[in-house]
Amino acid sequence: MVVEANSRVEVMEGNQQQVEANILLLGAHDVGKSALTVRFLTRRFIGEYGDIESVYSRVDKIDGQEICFNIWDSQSTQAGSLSDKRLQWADGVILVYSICDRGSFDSVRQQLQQIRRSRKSVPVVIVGNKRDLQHHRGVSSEEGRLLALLERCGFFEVSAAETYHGVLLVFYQLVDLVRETRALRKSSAGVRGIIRSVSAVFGKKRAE
Ligand SMILES: Nc1nc2c(ncn2[C@@H]2O[C@H](COP(=O)(O)OP(=O)(O)OP(=O)(O)O)[C@@H](O)[C@H]2O)c(=O)[nH]1
Ligand SMILES: [Mg+2]
Repeated sequence: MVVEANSRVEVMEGNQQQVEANILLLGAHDVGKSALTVRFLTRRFIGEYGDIESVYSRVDKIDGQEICFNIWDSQSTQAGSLSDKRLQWADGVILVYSICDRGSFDSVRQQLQQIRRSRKSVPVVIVGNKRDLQHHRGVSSEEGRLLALLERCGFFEVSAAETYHGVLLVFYQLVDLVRETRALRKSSAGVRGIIRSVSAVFGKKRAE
């Protein structure tokens, strides 16, 4: 059976729901967006990734619930050219910079502003990638963490080249935030409904 919920299609098999989460990876050129995507999907680091822009899927069971991750590994975009189509598609965004590339960290700041303009409450996780290249570090962990704190985003420093586990945590935290945001939206819609009903009753009473 297929049901619509919050404009998201959820596939039901018996009592089991499959939740879909559309995850968009953004960031400057060469920061490792494709490396993170491939690591998450295949557990592997293959080194070179070419310039294919694509959406990939993977299904995981988390806390007994099937989650379908749809992952849009985008090509780098210049600030100001972030397409609205991609942002409207996304339930959550992973904003990637390289800890060795200050310019890529500045791009994350700019892209965050753009995201907040068109999708104020979309969950975002900021990722400082290439953590294995400590000797080339140009952005401190504190700077990354502070930006995430100020902008209410998740934050991780990882190395797509070295570990699978850190990359897994990035995607899992984002999907948790996506589920929280949906639950919050549902409950605030419920509260708004109650307020409307109560106002309607009292409005009617006053009119009588
Ligand atoms: N040392 C190291 N190299 C990495 C890491 N992640 C990616 N790379 C390398 O960085 C380069 C760029 O990685 P990609 O994943 O293609 O970067 P991208 O952000 O997808 O780049 P575009 O698609 O061109 O925007 C490749 O040579 C990768 O092998 C990492 O964690 N550590
Ligand atoms: Mg790429």
